[in-house]
Amino acid sequence: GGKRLRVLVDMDGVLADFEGGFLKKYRAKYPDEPYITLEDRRGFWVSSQYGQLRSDLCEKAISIWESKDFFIELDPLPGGLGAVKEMAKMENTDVFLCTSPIKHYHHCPYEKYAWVERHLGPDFLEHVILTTDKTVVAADLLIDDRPDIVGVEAGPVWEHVLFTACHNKHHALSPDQRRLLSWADDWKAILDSKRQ
Ligand code: BVP
Repeated sequence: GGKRLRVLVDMDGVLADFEGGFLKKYRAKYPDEPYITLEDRRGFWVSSQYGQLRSDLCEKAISIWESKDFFIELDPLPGGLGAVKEMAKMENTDVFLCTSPIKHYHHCPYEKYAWVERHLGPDFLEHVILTTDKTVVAADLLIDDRPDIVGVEAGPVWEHVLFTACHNKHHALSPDQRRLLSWADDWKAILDSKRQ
């Protein structure tokens, strides 16, 4: 093969268990408030669904991921770290972790780097891209659990492969869209389909 393949892998919901970490800490902090099981999650924004449940729960939800140690303590999702390590060692393959930090920047950006260092090692820090706009990043593939990835670039060059998460299980794909059901699914076949 000639050309190198460049893959962007999202962190929250793809490598790190944002939804599970959120629910565990929300229930610990607000044991008497209603909550949404992972089975009943719909839509990318946790805050929106909690706000629909009861308006004051929106800010209670936000308080969870704005807290210190939320992002660093997220558990890795099954198979994700192994897949990314293997991908990074493949011939003609460049892997970057592409993730959007929350606007409350006091802990999140630092903890995202610390999480990568802890779980993938210090050499992987050079593979982190923090951006609020993934459409301006050029790659062959973007593996991400957010169905609507938009930004200032109307025609991003990557193919977005939707990584299945509790909130997007029922999301209807457009005819040309593909899913990666989990890291046990055939991610190598998806990469190979993009190689020249
Ligand atoms: O840092 C994550 C969590 C945050 O948005 C970022 C999504 O990044 P990507 O996964 O797209 O890279 N986040 C924020 C809210 C509400 C904010 Br108000 C939310 O409901 N869900 C969520 O993931």
